[in-house]
Amino acid sequence: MGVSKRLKSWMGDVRVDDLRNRLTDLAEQSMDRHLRLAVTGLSQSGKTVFITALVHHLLHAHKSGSLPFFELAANGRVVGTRDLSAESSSPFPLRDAIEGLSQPSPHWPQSTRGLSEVRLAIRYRRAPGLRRVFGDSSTLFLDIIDYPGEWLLDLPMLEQSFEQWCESQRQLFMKEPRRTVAAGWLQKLQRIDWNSPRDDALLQELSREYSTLLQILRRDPHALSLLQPGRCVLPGDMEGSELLQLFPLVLPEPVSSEAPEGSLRWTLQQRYEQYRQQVIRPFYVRYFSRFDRQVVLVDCLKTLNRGEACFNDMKQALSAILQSFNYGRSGFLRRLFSPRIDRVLFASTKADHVTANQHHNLDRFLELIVQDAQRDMGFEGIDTRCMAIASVRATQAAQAHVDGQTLSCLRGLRKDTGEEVALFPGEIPTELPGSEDWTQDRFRFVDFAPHRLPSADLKSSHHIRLDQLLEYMTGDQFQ
Ligand SMILES: Nc1nc2c(ncn2[C@@H]2O[C@H](COP(=O)(O)OP(=O)(O)OP(=O)(O)O)[C@@H](O)[C@H]2O)c(=O)[nH]1
Ligand SMILES: [Mg+2]
Repeated sequence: MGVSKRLKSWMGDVRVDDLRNRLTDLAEQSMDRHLRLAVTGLSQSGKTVFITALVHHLLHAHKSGSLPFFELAANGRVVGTRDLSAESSSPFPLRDAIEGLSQPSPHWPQSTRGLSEVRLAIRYRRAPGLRRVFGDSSTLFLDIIDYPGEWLLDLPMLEQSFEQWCESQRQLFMKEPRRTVAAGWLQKLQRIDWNSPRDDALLQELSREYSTLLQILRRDPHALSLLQPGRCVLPGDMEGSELLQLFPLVLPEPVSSEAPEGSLRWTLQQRYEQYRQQVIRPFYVRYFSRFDRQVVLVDCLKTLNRGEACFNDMKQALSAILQSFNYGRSGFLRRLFSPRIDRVLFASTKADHVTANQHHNLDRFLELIVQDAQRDMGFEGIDTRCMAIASVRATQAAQAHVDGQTLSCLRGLRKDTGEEVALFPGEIPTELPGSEDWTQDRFRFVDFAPHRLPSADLKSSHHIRLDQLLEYMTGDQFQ
């Protein structure tokens, strides 16, 4: 609420003897801060679990002691946190997710498909030195926005013509597994005369088949990430929209830009332009330009499990996504808005899938994956860090004695069978794997079912480093 609005609402019944107090309150509130923290990552990277756990711990931060490295909470300065998400037009499914995780037999939340947000008001006592000048307490309004990383994958399309986009897709579809999975669709495209007049039924059929293809490539066993257009993969509120009847013209030879007006090819060119102007651009103007800080979640373990093609594809997708933070290279973004994001945290999720002595390797491994983007962001003045985290810890440390040696192990319930297991999950490589390193079954990190996250009495053992992440992302805001 703006200061003038607050002032108006307080003009009603002002008694002289408390005028001074009210003015102090007003001065305090006018200094309330607002932080928009965006959270993204490719599908199943752990966004929903992360936001749920983070908010749950914050809502209990005034009494729980579960965030020892989040200084505000550790120093007992949190007065209370209120959930104001009902004010949002697309509220995050917080209650369902917390309920699911806090049941006697807890379960992970459902997959989510669009943009949603949590709005919190964190009331806190100021640091002692500031109290005399600014008053005792203040409020940080924290918006946490969850959006699919797949939408950021579209950014490069803003700087590509339709022909350039088709060419980049042609390069991708020449390689496995895309080549085999898409063989039938690619042959169909070849048989069509693209200079013939527009045929909406045909374009609709081909775009439907293309969307199905994207879904197949996205699922196991391929689990690819670099799939465009992002909204054809995750339409969000655009489900069924005509704007999504779009696909690249992938032919044996590069396509030329000259298309007879009214032809099939010309129609696709027009749709591509509409998609850029009416889908990609508005996302950056309406949402992205208003983010202050960004968390990018990456599930390194899943992609290691699935092998070379999946891992390399994820790396390529991530670097396309991270172009969105490279304002210098993307002249488009600078023309649209003045850059605001000043801090980006890359979090390697599900760190509870490996033993504690591997957490450092997991930090380092993610650093290797994003090192080029980190360097570019540093140049832009954006502060970055990599951190391995677990939002909801699903395993316990255990030890096994084999041939006189003590091995660090994990104990937990397998996500697929529910069976209790104790296992040695393996090590995180200290270098990016080269082609020779992808021996069969080298990486077999297991997915676990969640431990119950209690609805009160939260402990630091319920997560790994959520408090350090909070400190890094918000600590400087509580003055
Ligand atoms: N052990 C463990 N598993 C996790 C953790 N966070 C997420 N997972 C696993 O990852 C899966 C996906 O987590 P979500 O939070 O739903 O991921 P998402 O990025 O929101 O996924 P989409 O909404 O489908 O894009 C969960 O079902 C869990 O199996 C964690 O902290 N620890
Ligand atoms: Mg989700």
